[in-house]
Amino acid sequence: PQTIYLKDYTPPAYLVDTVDLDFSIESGGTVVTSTLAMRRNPLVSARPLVLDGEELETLDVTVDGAKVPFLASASSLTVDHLPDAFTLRTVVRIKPDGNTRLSGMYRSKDGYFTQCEAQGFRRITWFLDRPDVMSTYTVTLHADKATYPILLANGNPVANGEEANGRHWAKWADPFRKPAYLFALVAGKLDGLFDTFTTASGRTVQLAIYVEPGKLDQCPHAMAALQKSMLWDEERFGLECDLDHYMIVAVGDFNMGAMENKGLNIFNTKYVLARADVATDVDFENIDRVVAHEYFHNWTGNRVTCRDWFQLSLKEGLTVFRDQEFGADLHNRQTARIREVRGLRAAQFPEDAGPMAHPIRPASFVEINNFYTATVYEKGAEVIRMIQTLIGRDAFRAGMDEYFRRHDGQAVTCEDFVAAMAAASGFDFTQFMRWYNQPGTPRVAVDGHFDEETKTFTLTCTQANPRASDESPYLIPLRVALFAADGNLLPGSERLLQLTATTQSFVFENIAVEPVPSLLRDFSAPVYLDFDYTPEQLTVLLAHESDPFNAWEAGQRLATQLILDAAAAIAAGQEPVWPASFVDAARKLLQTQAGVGNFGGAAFVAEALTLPGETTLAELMSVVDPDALHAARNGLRRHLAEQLEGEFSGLYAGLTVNEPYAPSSEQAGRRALRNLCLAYLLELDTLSVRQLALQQFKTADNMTDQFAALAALANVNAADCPQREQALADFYAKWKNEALVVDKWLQAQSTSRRPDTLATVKALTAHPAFDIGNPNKIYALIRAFGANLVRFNAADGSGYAFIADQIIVLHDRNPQVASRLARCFDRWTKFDAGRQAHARRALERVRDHAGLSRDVLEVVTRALG
Ligand code: BAL
Ligand code: ZN
Repeated sequence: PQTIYLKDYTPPAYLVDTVDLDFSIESGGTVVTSTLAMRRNPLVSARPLVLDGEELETLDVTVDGAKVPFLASASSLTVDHLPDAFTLRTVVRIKPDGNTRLSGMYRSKDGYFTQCEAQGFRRITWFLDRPDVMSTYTVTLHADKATYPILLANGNPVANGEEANGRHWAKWADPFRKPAYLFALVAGKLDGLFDTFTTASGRTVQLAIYVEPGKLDQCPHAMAALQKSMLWDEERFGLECDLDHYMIVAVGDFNMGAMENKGLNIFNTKYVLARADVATDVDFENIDRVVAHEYFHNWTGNRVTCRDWFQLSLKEGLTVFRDQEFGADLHNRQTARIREVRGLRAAQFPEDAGPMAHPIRPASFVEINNFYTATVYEKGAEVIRMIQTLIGRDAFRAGMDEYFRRHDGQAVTCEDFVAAMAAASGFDFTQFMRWYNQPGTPRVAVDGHFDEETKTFTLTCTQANPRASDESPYLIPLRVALFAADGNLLPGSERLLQLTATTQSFVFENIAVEPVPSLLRDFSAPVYLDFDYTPEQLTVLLAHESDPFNAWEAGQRLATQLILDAAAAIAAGQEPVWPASFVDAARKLLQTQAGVGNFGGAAFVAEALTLPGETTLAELMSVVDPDALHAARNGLRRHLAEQLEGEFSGLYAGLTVNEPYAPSSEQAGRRALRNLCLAYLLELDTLSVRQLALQQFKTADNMTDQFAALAALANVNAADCPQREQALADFYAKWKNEALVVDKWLQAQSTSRRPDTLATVKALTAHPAFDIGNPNKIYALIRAFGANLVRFNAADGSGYAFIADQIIVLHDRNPQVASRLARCFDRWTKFDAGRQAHARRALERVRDHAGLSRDVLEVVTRALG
């Protein structure tokens, strides 16, 4: 397949001023009539018009009303000898009912839906399917009225009426110019929840959330999230909603999380539907963030969009940063930051060290759908956050204002964004641009030197990024502070250092005794930070750091060292040693429970006592021994459970929530810590704890507690655990008609540590609960298994063979989802020779499959090197 390069970008040869689309939806296919007012781009020399298309049956092509000669291939339609301005009309037939890729227009249970980002619009009609071609759209839909009573498109409803044979029609007009990827339509039988929002300037926006009939009682949380997002964007960024109608439609079959189509967001049900008994605290919070994310795109993405798909992080990194900030303001800023970094380390750091590593702005791709990644999104958000850290919050806001002043209505590049920030702040971002252009996670090694004579403490920082194309240094903002051995923050020691050289020293004056440096506070840059801490120093930071992120980080560093040492011991046939100091630190956390310093609370303690994940730890091993790592991490969990059984039991009993369920951060924090206690206690696997878990499972009045008990029981290793069997059976019996809850049931089993997990997962692929056509089911059962480090990487290669089989089953049916499954193999070269041989065989089997889809081919080719 062809590689596309950023350096080859050229502006479009033609522009499309207006688009008029007519959809005649019939069961045998949909006829799409497109009328485009086009003109030659005056900046580009004359050349033929080449339109994009995919799986279109072309019925007619006219220019200014006359038939013209054209050349059509499977993916392009070429027309030559065109006047400078003209009307192009095409008529095509598409087959949404047979569209299993869920890209373009497709059928789901309750009707027809679309997904056009990145390049799905070409599966609907011939078009210049690129983000720098922006047009105003009118759309008319015709369909059977009884089956599809709701007909929606972007913008405002302008007219509707009845037709012969029980059909009806509706016409929509979107006043804003937009690229084709933001087009959307819906035709279905749906229930709607309606409300309004009055903007700062007093305009009323009509809000609607459409869902599968019968699910309206699961919509209020998403509606409230939308209203909160609208207010927040006004208050934080002065950005008002520009629309008269803002609609969200939820659909169960959806490749991504959600999509920001102008005025007509289409969402995976997972990020809309919530009710206390079916959604967890984490689900509620994710809904807040995803609803906000798509709403925030209305400015960062839609009003100002991307010039080309290499600039994807322009809108995604920025919009993730915005939704992170919203979530932090709405919930708990401390734990929000911790979770962001936990997620970054579990997904983005491995990605950046593996075969799919790419800069947040890639230089090339084969299939753009493969670049909706943790790097573009989450590392992209870290890059935006560093800009704010470097120039300050006020200058960042001024930079945002400047960005919209300069570029509203345009399709622009990452340079344009950074230039607006530079103009507003006076900051020189020349060196900073390296963050946009290089793959890999930089490493910063820090050395501390205390000089008793001069009373100085010197931090010497050395940066390196072996994945980068050259050795030039990054500009790295490094937030630091110094602590005395008794835990007091040394006055005046809080600084934001700017690392600009490969090796650089920073001197702190008037330091009386050797301090404990706290480095990379609030995770001020997405790097690995190496410092040779003693356990005593980390214990000081864990207990006294006033920056909650670094207090948490100190605990993670302590645990990481213990687990990695234990894994090495286990691999060498020795018993791991667990020092009493770690247990003491954990005990203090549990006892204070109100937390440490001027922050904390149950949510923080729960984060602090969650050990680093296996995927994160694996990155720190030169050759990963998944069995030893698994045994070591669980060994430490069991050791904590044995030593702190009294504390865990006491907290479990004391942390009940006595008011009605609310997904508030206060309640969620208590539940998180209480459920963490339960999971630790279950490491002891006594009959009484099993019964306690089953009791919680049976009596919980909310999904957070019910699912926590189920997931903990699902993890019980013992071959015979009737409580586990009962919980799994009861849960499915109770929830088998709630698709999103069934996903949880599948995932509790696919992520289980039990040795028989692969056999269970295989059996579940034949269970009525599973549906190969539904991405959420595949993610819950198959991809989640691929992320189960110890079971996917089984020494006999059975996990690799299974995922390879599933990729082959899916590659043509849904290439985007299949390609995400292929990413399970990202880290195969980090394992021993035996596992590598199995993984290579599995990857080669996929690669050599006849007619492999481009999406999967790019991933496996890169994996095989
Ligand atoms: N633009 C694709 C979905 C999202 O990031 O919002
Ligand atoms: Zn987005």
